[in-house]
Order: sequence, then structure tokens, then C-alpha cells
Amino acid sequence: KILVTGALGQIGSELIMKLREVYGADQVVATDIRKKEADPVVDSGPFEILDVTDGNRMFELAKTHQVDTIMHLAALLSATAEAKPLLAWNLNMGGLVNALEAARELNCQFFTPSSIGAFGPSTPKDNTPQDTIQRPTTMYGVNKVSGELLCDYYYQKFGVDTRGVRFPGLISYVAPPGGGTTDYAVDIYYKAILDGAYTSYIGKGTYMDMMYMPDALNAIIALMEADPSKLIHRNAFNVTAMSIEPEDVAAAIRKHIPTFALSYDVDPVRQAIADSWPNSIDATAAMNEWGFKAEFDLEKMTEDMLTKLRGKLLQQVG
Ligand code: VAH
Repeated sequence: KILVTGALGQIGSELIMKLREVYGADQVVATDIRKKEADPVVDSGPFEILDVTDGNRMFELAKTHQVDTIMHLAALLSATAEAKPLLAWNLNMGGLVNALEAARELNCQFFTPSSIGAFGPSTPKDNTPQDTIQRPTTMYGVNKVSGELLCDYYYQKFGVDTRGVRFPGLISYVAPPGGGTTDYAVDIYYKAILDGAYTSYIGKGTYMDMMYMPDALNAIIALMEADPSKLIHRNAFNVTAMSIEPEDVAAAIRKHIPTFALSYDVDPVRQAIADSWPNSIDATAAMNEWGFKAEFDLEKMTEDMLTKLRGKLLQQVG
């Protein structure tokens, strides 16, 4: 059985449905700080209210449901964390240590995502290696590097089977992301359909790694099911599907919406975060150690995003 925190977030809202499809609805306990009415995550299987800073309740829920795996997703993303750094430290690190302690005490396998945000300005920017300098200059990045080290510590010191990936920007159409830097690459698709135009807060020529959500979900399952004897690394593997900048996304959209117009109104805060991150990362270790493979490139992702969003948005517009 799997307990997932942050089940109503951008990753959680799709990971829950995927895990329930693969392992059975009753095998996946979704938790989040609040309950959403008439939400597929809440209605398709076990759901519990959990504030991850409450270690006792985390332990009690994991024990009661007799879970053998904890997937810890609840966290504040980069832009929000930069606006509220102390809250981010307390929630991101307090939640993580609570989840790791529950996994240690109950002998659970453990997953939590790191991010390309775990790299900083002194990290090699192009084809960033798996093992390299990590001196991030954002609170989110400090949280992610600390989290990688803490998860490796729990593996080395206590034998907890911790595994993680450094996610690039994730693009999806189910739950709108909240408070990220890469979210321009999600917003652009929504606005392409609703307005035929988008004003990007990330500047022209700003390359970042991205991945379509279906590839992210498959990566989590592939890593967690991988043969542990083959894992040289654990926390956390570089994974990516593409390195793109706003103009690339606009060009892909124009293949479907020829009149799509992209303009810029750069947000200095999120631009500074993006500029401190790699342009492209190297995912060779993930490919070699557990067969990571992304199926969606920019063209394929754009086609699927626009198709799925048209259905979703025009249904809402009625
Ligand atoms: C963010 N979407 O922008 C997240 C992610 C690599 C980006 O960490 O903060």
C-alpha cells in the first residue's frame, strides 16, 4: 500500500490516478492538507486530511493504513518559497523529515522529488552532469539539496530504501501548477486556447529542461520498481525530456494555431530563479541504472496538451 502526500497538487493529482490504475484503488492512500469536493482523487479511493508538518498524524495514518511505501510530494515550489523563505524551510524540510521518520519507523520504501532547482549559478549549465556542484541560490534549491542529502543519509544510516528524481519543469493539463518558475510553459497552452496569445514572464532565449506529466509518472514508477542492486545513485537522478525556451513552445503551438502571438513581460524574480538553473541536464545515469526513457518531445506534448485542454476548457466555457 502507498501513502501519497500532496495528492491534490500538480504531480499528486495525476500520480494518484496512475497508481490506482496500476496497483488498485484501495492500495493508494491520498492525503492533502484540505479535501476537495467532487474531485477524482478524493472520490476514487482512500483519502485523508494530512498537514505534513504534523509528524504524529503522518505516522498514525501510515501505521493505520499499513502502507509499505511513502511518496512525499507536499511542498512549496520555487517562486512561492522565494516569497516566503522561512515558511518554505519549515514546511519543505519539516514535512520531509516527518515523512522520512515514518518511513524509517514503519520500514517503508520512500520517494520524494528533487528538482533542477537543486543546481545553482556555479553548476555547469549545459548538459549538467549527475554528480556536480550544487550551490543553489534559492530557498527552494536549498530545500532540494538538503532533501537529497537527508534522503541519502536515511538510506546510508538507517537502510531506508529512499529514491528520488530531479524533475525539470512539468507540463500538465489536470491540476494547474502553483508557484513554480517553469509554469509559464503550462500557462502558455491554456492562453493559446483561451486568448490565442500569451505574455511570458520568462524572457526569450531562457532555456530550461521540461517534461510532460505522463513521462514524469512513468519515471516515478520505473524508479520505484527498479532493481536496487543496479542503483549507483539514489537521491536524486537527473531526468529530462527536452530543453526549451518560450520561442520553441510558441513555434510548436503555431503548428496548430498559426496566429498564436507570444509577447514578454519579464518578472525579474522568476527570471532570476530561471537564470540560476541549468539550460539542459544529462539524464544518462537514470537511463543506465533504471532504464529511464521519455516518450514525449515538444511536438508530441504540444499536440496532446492542446487536444486535452480544448476538451477541458471548452467544456467549462460551455
Ligand atoms: C518550479 N515546477 O518551478 C517547479 C520545478 C524545476 C521546476 O521545481 O518550482
